[in-house]
Amino acid sequence: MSSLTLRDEVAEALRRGRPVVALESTIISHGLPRPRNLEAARELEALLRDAGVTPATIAVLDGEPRVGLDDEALRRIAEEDLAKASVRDLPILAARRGSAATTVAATAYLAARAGIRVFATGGLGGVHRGASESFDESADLDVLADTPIAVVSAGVKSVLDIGATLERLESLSVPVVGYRTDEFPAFWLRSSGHRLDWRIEEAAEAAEILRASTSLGLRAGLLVANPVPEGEQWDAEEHDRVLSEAFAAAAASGVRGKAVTPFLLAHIVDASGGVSLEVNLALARNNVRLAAGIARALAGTPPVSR
Ligand code: PSU
Ligand code: MN
Repeated sequence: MSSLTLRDEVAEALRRGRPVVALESTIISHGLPRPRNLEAARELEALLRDAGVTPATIAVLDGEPRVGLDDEALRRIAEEDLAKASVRDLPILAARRGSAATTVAATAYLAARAGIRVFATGGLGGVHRGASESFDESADLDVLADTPIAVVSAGVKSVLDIGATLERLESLSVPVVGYRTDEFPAFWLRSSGHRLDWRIEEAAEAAEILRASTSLGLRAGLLVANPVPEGEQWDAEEHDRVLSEAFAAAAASGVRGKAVTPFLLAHIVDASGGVSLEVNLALARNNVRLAAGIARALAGTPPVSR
């Protein structure tokens, strides 16, 4: 009932030691508007295939945690009104044969169980602003502390408290490296003003860190912070204006708990006239390309030139 179901091509690639990259489904079901979400889901998979990497989009369908989705399943994620599942929801969904899109936390957990070492997403969840009152901190952070997988992310969304998120990652002993940057990126923007201790220049270095982590007997993952490409980032003033609007709308609507992130994202897409969406897609593609390079390096196949 609740065992992992690997798509054939994913199982085959893992058996042969070929590169595989996991992709999350919450970004499809709750993070991007229809119909661009289905297009994006297909496009990100195609990018991986072009790089010689097997994609494994992850979700729970009819109680089954699925690692690698066929087009019919991708369509369900994009078109049905699915729940958003973190790790704690997995046993309940399995027992009740429910369906849900998986967050970074649940995706990383299932991917690692399947033997996948690299995962590309848009932005990691983190500590929400006002968390000292609300205690709202994404389980993404906690799961990364105990899940040996590299997560490639454009930092965390600037709707979060970025400084507090970095502090929590430190407390949880999750290593963070900037890819060709000294600064932690702020999702739609390249810069957050928060410096990082470590920087890498090549995908292969992330693969080396993962190997070293295993040799050291560490259980934590690795956060690879990959800024949105120059020229594709959002205008900083517009970004600040739209975000304060989104916060006001969230406060007025009284939205709470796991509905907060999807609410803010949807509001921001609307209020930006779709500009934030294009930036979101650009950074997701960029993360997928880097993840492909890391997975190839881990598998001993040379990274594709970027
Ligand atoms: N990044 C995006 N879009 C998203 C998310 C992240 O660009 O939709 C999702 C991820 O699935 C992440 C989740 O795991 O938001 C975090 O939600 P919460 O804050 O409720 O843990
Ligand atoms: Mn939360």
